[in-house]
Amino acid sequence: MLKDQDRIFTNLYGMHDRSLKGAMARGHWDKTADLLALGRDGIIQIMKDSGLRGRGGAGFPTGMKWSFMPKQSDGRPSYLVVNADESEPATCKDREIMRHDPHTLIEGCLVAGFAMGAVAAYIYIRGEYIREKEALQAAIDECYDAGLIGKNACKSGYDFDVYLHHGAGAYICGEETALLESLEGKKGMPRMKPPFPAGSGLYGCPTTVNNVESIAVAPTILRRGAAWFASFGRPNNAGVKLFAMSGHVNTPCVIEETMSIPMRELIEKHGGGVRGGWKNLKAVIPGGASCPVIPADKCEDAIMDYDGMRALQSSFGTACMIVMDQNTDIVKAIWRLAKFFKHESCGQCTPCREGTGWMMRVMDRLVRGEAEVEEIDMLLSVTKQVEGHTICALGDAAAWPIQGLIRHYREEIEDRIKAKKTGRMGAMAAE
Ligand code: L3W
Ligand code: SF4
Repeated sequence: MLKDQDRIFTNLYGMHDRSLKGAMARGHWDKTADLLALGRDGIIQIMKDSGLRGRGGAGFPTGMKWSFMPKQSDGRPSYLVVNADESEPATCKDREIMRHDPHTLIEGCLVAGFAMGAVAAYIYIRGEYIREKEALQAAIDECYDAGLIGKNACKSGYDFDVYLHHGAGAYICGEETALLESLEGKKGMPRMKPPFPAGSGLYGCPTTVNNVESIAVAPTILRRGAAWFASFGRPNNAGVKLFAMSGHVNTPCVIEETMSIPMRELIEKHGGGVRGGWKNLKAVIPGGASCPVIPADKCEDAIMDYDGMRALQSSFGTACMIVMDQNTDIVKAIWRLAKFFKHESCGQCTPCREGTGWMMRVMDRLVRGEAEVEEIDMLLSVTKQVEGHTICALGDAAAWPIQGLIRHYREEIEDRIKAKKTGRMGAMAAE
């Protein structure tokens, strides 16, 4: 279990003094100019050595991403964009940072922006995050007043602005290129990649888009060193991380822990255990709605990191788990996600626009037990036609939960169809 002195987001744990004074008392903004004095290459090397991987879901190495930004300006400004559009179902970890520890994010923007030669950071915050927006804006204002950002930030000679942009509630704007479109004042529709944002991002300029947590941990990594951060977790899965638990646990929470912690330990130590005890567990969705469900027998030894989740044909995602006990109607739970993705598809590419509708309509019938057993394979084949054939990852995100359902709970779907045919099905899934 992570020791208190190794936590980065100490203010999450009941202290709640999010002012600049409180942040400084916890060691943030301490000689930040010395961190900038490490130089662009020095900072990027430390980030690479730390093993930090993007905390938004894809796990792309953060230091490597920063290194893609041009070293020499061709006349275009460079930008840092922080993805604070946290909209993945069950994911609420960045909200905690912005609500209770906003200065970690702003200081992170300064060091990350400096490392990539950016003139400004744009923080794109989810439309529903009103309190978080207020907390962040108050912290940004404090930083300008104290000379920590703006002209000659922290007396380093470097000029750096931070802007907060409030989204309007579209899930797709959490996809990095849709976010950039939205920030430019257009409809939030994903762009084709390549070009990646580092080559052509905001207003066609070099841009790095990073998750809130990835940026907020950077100053502490620079202060304590790459080796400190890399000492947690296992190779390829380094560091400390915010995890969340919701659903059928006794105490839903957001908690900072070491990477590679066993899932059971996480749930029992921090989530107060599964409602009704571990034996009552049915399944876990490990890191956001797009991650395929993991059945209880595989959760016992599951390791919460990128490789651990991949080994179970799922993904680590945002590490915000949905825990489901034996009472859960798993077909209905995945049907609800299918409805969500259908609703959130931006509609610009055919496999996603049509495929999410197809998947939802078949799931509609499966949940009522009205489909034929052969349709299970037909549904699986639709998911394969969507997966990997779309402009952005929303198509994959819609396909994967259904694939997980069929992989692990085919029998339960078939029983439901049989029950309906024989008139044994109750009101449970009829609505
Ligand atoms: C330059 C290359 N840059 C990749 C960059 C790319 C991006 C990052 C990762 O999806 C996933 C999705 C959700 N040159 C590059 C390059 N990059 N190759 O690296 O890229 P990618 O395409 O692997 O992923 P993505 O499009 O960022 C994110 C999953 O996360 N997810 C989402 C959770 C949602 C939230 C939220 O609400 N906050 O996090 C959960 O699992 O399904 O698969 O920056 O530009 N050659
Ligand atoms: Fe839009 Fe879906 Fe295509 Fe993404 S995959 S661009 S959400 S239609």
